Amino acid sequence: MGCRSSKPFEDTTDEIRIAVVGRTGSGISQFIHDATGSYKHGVSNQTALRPFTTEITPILADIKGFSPSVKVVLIDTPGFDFTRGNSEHDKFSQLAKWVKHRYGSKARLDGVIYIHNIWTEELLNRPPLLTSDALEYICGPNWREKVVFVSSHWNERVRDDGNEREVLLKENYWSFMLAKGSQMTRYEEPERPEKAVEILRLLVGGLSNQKKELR
Ligand SMILES: Nc1nc2c(ncn2[C@@H]2O[C@H](COP(=O)(O)OP(=O)(O)O)[C@@H](O)[C@H]2O)c(=O)[nH]1
Ligand SMILES: [Mg+2]
Repeated sequence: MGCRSSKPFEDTTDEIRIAVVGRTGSGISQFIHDATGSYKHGVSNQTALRPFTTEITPILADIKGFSPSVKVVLIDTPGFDFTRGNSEHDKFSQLAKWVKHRYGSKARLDGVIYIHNIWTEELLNRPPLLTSDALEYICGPNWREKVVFVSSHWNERVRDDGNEREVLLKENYWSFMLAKGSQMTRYEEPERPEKAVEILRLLVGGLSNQKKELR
C-alpha cells in the first residue's frame, strides 16, 4: 500500500499506533477488547444510556498471531455524537492534539479504524468525508490510505439485510475515501478476535518492517 512505500515517518518509534474511532455505542471499545483479549472493563454495558468511554486511552497489546517484536498500541476514543453537536471532525482534532501531547510533536499515528453501526442511518444523511486536517496532521499526507471503515452490529439485523445500507455508504459517505486508498470491511459481531486481528492486519501489513528499517 502507498503509505508504506512513501516518505518515512519522522517518528522512529517501533510502536504501531492505531486509533479506533466512531459514534458512541458503535463498538469501538468492544473491538479493542476483541483484538487484544484484554480491556473488558472498557466495554460498556449494552443498556448503558451515557457514553461509557470518556477519555482517550492507549492500550498496549500483544496481538495474537503478530510477532512479539511488533508492539501495537490501540487507542480507545470517546465516540462522536452528531446529535449533540460533536462531530467526527471535533473528535479527530481532539485525537490529534492528544497524540502530539502524549507522544511528542513529531509523533505519527499509523492507522485509524472507523467503526460504524450498520443500522444507524445518520451517515447516510451526512456529507461524505472528504478532508480532515486533523487526520492529515497526525497520519501524514497519505492519511486516507491509513483509514479503514468498519461496519459493525450486523448480527442485530432488524428489517433488511443491511447490504443496501453498505452499498449506500460505499457510494456516498465513504466513496471519496475509497477512491483515495481507504479500505472498508465488516466486523459482523462482537467476540470475534480473529476477525479483529484480520482488520488490524489491513493496516499493519508491512508497516512493522518499515519501522524496523528506520531504526
Ligand atoms: N450486537 C452487537 N453488539 C455489539 C457489537 N459491537 C459492540 N457491541 C455491544 O455494544 C455495546 C457498546 O459497545 P462499546 O464497544 O462499549 O461501544 P463504544 O466504545 O461506545 O463504541 C457493548 O455492550 C458491546 O458489547 C456488535 O457488532 N454487535
Ligand atoms: Mg467505548
